[in-house]
Amino acid sequence: MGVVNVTPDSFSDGGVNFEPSTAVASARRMLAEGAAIVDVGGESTRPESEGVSAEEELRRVVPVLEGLQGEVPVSIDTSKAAVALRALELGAELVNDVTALRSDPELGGVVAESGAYLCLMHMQGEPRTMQADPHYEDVVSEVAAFLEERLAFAVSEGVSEEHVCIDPGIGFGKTVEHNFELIRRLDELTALGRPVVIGFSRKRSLGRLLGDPDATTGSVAASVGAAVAAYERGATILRAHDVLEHVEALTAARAALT
Ligand code: HH2
Repeated sequence: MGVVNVTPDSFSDGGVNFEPSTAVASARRMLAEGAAIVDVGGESTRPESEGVSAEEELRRVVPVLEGLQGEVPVSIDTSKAAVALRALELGAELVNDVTALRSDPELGGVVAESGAYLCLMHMQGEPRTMQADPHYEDVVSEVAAFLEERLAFAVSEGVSEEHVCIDPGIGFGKTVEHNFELIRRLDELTALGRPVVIGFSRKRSLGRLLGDPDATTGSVAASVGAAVAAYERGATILRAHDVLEHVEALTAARAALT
């Protein structure tokens, strides 16, 4: 899953794809590099971010979706029903909700009605404060229980279980150790029976692991290493900004492992 953030302030690619024509070109390039789907988002959820209105999100993503229609499989990274609805009308196939249907009561119905795919992600707290003091008794069992409950909720809203993928939310209310423990014990999430999405790409935990306590991003090499480890532990979808590097590494890993 390639990442195209149509935002001025995303943590690693803010501003890069803010121009619709640049975002469309990036998405097309990612498809050519081997991405199966491109995740288009109009709101940053980086630590400390404040969020934007549905109108602003639509202003950002609609021109990009119009530019891509029919050419590139698209996932819409949004928590808002109004944005998802418009994106689905413009051909998006998957709704990626980092709040797992907790922020907009209309979103489950919109996804169910459209027959689209849905990604449910775990987050402790909210972006503005989530990295202040993440705390768990056992991060993996708590994330697994949350995702199981959210999966049941999505199904109760009419979303087909076969259309749901789950994501532990790397970096969303988690310390460096929490993030790596989730990868180490990924089998406890794959046991829920749905495809697992991992988005470790460029996240600050990678920079902090490598010795910079104030890092706000991680390197491409560290991202690829984490993605390959997640793949080896059973992840199905790897969300990545640097698609070519991930596709090459994952192709080699798959040849070695299967
Ligand atoms: N991470 C980000 C955004 N959306 N969705 C899923 N399912 N999983 C993730 O790990 C995930 C996500 C944050 O990364 P990015 O989109 O690059 O940054 P920002 O939120 O600052 O736009």
